[in-house]
Amino acid sequence: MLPLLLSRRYLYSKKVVVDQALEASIMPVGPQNQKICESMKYSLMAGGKRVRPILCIAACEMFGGTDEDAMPTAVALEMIHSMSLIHDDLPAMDNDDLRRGKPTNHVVYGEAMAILAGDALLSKSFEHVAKFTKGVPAERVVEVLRRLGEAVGELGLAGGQAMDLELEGRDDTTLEDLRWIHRHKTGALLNVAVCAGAILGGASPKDVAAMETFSDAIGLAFQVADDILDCTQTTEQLGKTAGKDEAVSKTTYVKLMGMDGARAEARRLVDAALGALEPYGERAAALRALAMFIIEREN
Ligand code: GRG
Repeated sequence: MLPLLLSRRYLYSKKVVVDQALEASIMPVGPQNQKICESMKYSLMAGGKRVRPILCIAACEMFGGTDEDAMPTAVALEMIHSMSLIHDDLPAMDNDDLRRGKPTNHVVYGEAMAILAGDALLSKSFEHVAKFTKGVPAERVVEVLRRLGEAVGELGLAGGQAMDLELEGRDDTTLEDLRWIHRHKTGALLNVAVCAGAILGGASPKDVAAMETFSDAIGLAFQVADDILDCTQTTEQLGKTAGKDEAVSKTTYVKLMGMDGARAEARRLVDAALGALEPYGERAAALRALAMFIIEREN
């Protein structure tokens, strides 16, 4: 119990420093770029849990790095995550008016500005890593940039989202399709968060492979937990029948496996993630706490 409590305190303390770094990461030069900076910051500072930056810092520290070594990449990860949420909410994608209980970026700033704010966040994320990572060997930074690029492109967020759009409305989506979508749409950024942190901290290729196993499992667990939350929360909010109807209108783990099956899948994935951390003992306490948080979270 005590290590878990200490780990939770660790996670909270990291969220505070990440929030400070994010706040300082975007500054307008004057009235000329005031509006786009405001739009970028609106989404960046809108109350995210900061799971990806904290994973990156925890993995870096686990392999002997410091949070200063990881912070530019941690900030970049949240910029990329924010960009993906802004674009995901656009009328051409999910057409959502609310995100984290607040009006979405395009509702507040208009569609054109929201697209530009997303583009600028994506571009700035790479600039931020290259400009502010200090005291880490250059080849590690280049490898981090390569992995970030892959995680955003056709083998990452964009590829996962594209397949999701292609399969929309079809009722023959398989578990394998669903896993492909989530491994890319959600898992790719969680994967690079952990592996980039490990690389910056000086992990060996064998350690990075263990972190790949860990992050692949938590990436899928994250989405299974999301589907379970969506189903239980809609059910609670809208009444049992309406909630269930809404939850089954898109293909989810709950739809393909049933609620009990999805819960068992989340447990199995977290066990796989924890198994990959076993050789690291107490050094992995923060990553272990994050894995538990991912399936136990309430939003
Ligand atoms: C423009 C290159 C480019 C890519 C964008 C729109 C898109 C392509 C991809 C969609 C990616 C997406 C929205 C995936 C869902 C990820 C997810 C599970 C979000 C929720 O993450 P949390 O729970 O959110 O960490 P908070 O609110 O805590 O930040």
